[in-house]
Amino acid sequence: MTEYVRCSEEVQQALHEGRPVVALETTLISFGLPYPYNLETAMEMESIIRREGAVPATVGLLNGQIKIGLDKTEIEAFAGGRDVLKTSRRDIPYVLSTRKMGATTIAATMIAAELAGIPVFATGGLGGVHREGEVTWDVSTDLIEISRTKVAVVSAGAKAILDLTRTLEYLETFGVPVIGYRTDYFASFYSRQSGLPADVRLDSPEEVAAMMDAQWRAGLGGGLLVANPVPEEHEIPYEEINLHIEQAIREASAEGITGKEVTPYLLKRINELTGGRSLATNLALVKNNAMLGAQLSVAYHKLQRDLAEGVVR
Ligand code: PSU
Ligand code: MN
Repeated sequence: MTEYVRCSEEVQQALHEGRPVVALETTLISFGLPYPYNLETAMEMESIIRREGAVPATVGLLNGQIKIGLDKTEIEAFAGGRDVLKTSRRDIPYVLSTRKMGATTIAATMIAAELAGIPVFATGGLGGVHREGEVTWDVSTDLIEISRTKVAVVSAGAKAILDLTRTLEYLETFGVPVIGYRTDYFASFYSRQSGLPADVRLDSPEEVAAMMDAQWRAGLGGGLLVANPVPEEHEIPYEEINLHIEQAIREASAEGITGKEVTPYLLKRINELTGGRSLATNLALVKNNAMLGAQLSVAYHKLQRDLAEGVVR
């Protein structure tokens, strides 16, 4: 690793000893959830991961470095959100060279995870092709990153604010496996269903770990999307949330919101329009993903150990 990338002692040691680690992002904390829920949730995701037997590695840019494994004080600074820049792939060089604080998106967190050799990353919902993306060309760089970076991303599918049909087409074109976890369908963030089929269905962390191993040891590289539906008791039916999404999108376009501001604007506005209900769903799904991410990381490490010891082949 270079002077621009640094792991915390704990993460470094876990990686060195071959223990399971799960990467976490900071855009979710700084731009996806309001204070203080963002801080509480960030800390809770870390404890869920520890409880499941893995080490959490929250990623952010600080003091001219990509730090993998933020401590509590650093996470608090990201949750406070002051002077923090939303940092995706193209923003990394600027944020590093100016030594500003950068909250990593899914794309940027994948880059960090791959650099450190962390195979699993748990988050909320993948970015994708925005509605009317065929006109605006607003397509999240998350899609490009997941096609080329060697990390399994556990998310609740892609955000329902997107054009999910085109998002899935894009993932197919760029060769990204989309795994429905315990479902035949692609999860749509606030809802378990999108009406669209997942590429494949798998029902246990061990099966997903086996697929990661096959993809990477066969030399294919690239990422996998593990679409983990929000727990039933927390879901908002698609028809219901969609009315609010449509209103938020109309308002964003009337206000001239573009580029990287779009996603944070929509998430915030949808939360206002649902009277906080979408926030509760968002909190539930990210914790659910932290849990599966940890289980997956544990299963993948066990498989690697068994392979090394010749227990399986
Ligand atoms: N999922 C959430 N909340 C978020 C995001 C995902 O529950 O805030 C963030 C992720 O960091 C993702 C980003 O990478 O939104 C996508 O932004 P854009 O559409 O501008 O690429
Ligand atoms: Mn965008």
